[in-house]
Amino acid sequence: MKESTNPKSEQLDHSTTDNTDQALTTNQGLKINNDQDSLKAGERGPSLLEDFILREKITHFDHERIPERIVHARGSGAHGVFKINKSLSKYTKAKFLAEEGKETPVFVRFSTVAGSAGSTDLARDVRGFAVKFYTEEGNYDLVGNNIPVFFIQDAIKFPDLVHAVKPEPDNAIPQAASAHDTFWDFISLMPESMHMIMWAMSDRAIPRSYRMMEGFGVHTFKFINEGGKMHFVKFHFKPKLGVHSVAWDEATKISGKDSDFHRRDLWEAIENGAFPEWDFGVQIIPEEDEHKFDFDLLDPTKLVPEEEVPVELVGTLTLNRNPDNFFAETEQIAFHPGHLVPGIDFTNDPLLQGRLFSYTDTQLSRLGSPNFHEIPINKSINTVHNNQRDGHMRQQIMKGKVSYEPNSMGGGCPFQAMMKDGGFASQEERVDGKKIRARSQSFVDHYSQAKLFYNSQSGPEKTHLQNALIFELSKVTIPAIRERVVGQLNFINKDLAAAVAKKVGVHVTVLEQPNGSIPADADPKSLQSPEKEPYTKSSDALSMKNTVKDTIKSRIIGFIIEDGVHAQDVNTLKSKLENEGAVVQIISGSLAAVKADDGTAFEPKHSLTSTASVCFDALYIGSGKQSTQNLMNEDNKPGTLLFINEAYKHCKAIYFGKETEDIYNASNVKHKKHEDPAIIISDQNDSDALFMKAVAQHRVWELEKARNNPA
Ligand code: HDE
Repeated sequence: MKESTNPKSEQLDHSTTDNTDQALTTNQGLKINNDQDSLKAGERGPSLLEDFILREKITHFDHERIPERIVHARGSGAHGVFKINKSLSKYTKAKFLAEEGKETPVFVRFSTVAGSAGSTDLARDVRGFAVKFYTEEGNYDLVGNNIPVFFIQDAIKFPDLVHAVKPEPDNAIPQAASAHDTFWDFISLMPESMHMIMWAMSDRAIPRSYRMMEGFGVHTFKFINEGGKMHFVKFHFKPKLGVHSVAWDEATKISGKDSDFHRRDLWEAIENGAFPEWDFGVQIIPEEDEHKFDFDLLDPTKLVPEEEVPVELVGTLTLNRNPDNFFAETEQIAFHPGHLVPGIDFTNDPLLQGRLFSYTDTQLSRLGSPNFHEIPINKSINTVHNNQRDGHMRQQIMKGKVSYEPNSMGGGCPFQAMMKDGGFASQEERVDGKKIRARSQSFVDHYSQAKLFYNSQSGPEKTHLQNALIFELSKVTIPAIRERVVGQLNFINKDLAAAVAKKVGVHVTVLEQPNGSIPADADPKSLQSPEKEPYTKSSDALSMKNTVKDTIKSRIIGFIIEDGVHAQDVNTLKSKLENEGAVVQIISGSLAAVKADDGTAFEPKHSLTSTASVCFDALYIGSGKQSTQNLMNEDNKPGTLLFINEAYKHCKAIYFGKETEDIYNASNVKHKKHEDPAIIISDQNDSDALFMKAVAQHRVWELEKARNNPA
């Protein structure tokens, strides 16, 4: 294991215990001399109630579980460091953002939303992207997602949304899936969700890796500088490895072959020293520009297009240390959008406002005590001083008699900090209005940005989105729900609606006016339909086609080889790939060492039956007649061909080494030279380099149709 390069992330006192050279003890520190047998009355007699060692052990075990998160239950986390490369002091007084070069320890937790803690990583779902910054001014939590908008505009709809997507209450089916009646019933009646639906049905919802996802703060927040001036801000994390996804067919297969795929990927990348990195960026909007946009900045179903306000990259987030203990750290970490530091504040986004209540409330039931901030992973790095006392499992031992304020007996301590000394004060905002239970007129356009997203997708991305909708709606048993969703799609794109309608066996119903949460007095002109007003805007930043494609760092390349393989070819390619940071894993007919032509032994990590091509980014089929013969013998042939055919179907790079023609010819690979840039044959000039270039491209989705042979 490589050492973490940054000591900052280890600065936190997370009280680890090392058992090396230690005797087993009870929780009271008593050394145990027999942990194999309980205390009995005679050799074959009943156990004795006085066996306090047995009772302590079993009681602790009985209480080992805590309630899983009501949403985002399935997740994985890591420690790291955040570095600010370009000071934001012009906009914010938050020290961790204002002092150029400053490094702040972080813990990041990624998650799916709908599934239980044990569900598959590869569900079609939004991913949580929650960052806890342990700043010297207190903890700051940026609790975001990998999609920049949300399904609903008001917190009061959140329990409904979550109830609709979770397993249906009568039979608890399906797990970690939105493809069922109640979710789409709710969506069909919530036009405000259509923008997010476009994202959730796109490949963004089936990432290749947590390390290859963007992160967004979603809501608009406020920055406050030393002079008290306010700017609106949107937060972004952009992965240095690019934004990449898998195919839906692949996702379903990975769920079976390795349901911990994303968890393992994050863990192994960090163990191998391939520390995941993101650029941190901000979109800054001056206060006076608040109403300059054709949407409301407070509406969480809208993004600020990068063409209108560029993302300024100002920092780097690096994950460099795996947790020591999943439960103590990843499970017990408690995020809250209300964990703020001076220089950052909330807006009146009604979704964000509701979240400010929810997160403390949920920790009380999940972690069981108002003292959850004392759990090591939740502790701020500056010592807590206040007059809060007692409660379940209190750790801090406060000295003295004084636990109130004002006081004279404690010398007035702890005292209120002046703003100039880092005391937090909310931004003074004029609020003036009637008390109403209503939605703002400025929140009423639910389709323009859904169209913006759809228009911005490449051909293959549009096809994937369409197929996702077809898959999901095909699982909906009530035709009226399918029809209502198609009616909503028709407001976004008529061709999309027609294509989905055809496959899910309904007609496109032209809805007169979207129903749901539209104010009764809404201006009908703002409810655009494609016929009335064609919407042609698009944004390059919204397509994964335009992402980073120049690195093979941390990509997993499967080498399929058998006895007799040309050792030299294997070693040359392996070292070229590893020099560029890729990971080579040997796959063979069995786990026995592969004897190469020169006597070298290669240790396989997998056999053809223990894994599948969906767990790899690209394949190399080892050179050599003998190896080819062995891979094509009766025993190995089905596995070898399935591997190659699936990789081909999923548009991956495949490199055929020398003398592998028999495998190539028996496979589904159809390739005329230079037509498919991801099929590399060893007789091509500089074939190793061509292969590496193809791996960096991630996939040739444009050739999906041509390649889409049954696997
Ligand atoms: Fe959350 N959300 N949420 N959420 N959320 C939780 O807090 C909630 C929302 C997000 O890795 C819960 O500790 C409400 C938007 C992430 O531990 C809970 C509303 C966004 C995580 C909760 C929202 C998020 C959570 C469950 C609507 C993206 C996982 C357990 C008003 C900006 C954090 C917990 C982790 C977790 C409530 C909407 C992101 C119940 C009421 C929008 C990444 O408090």
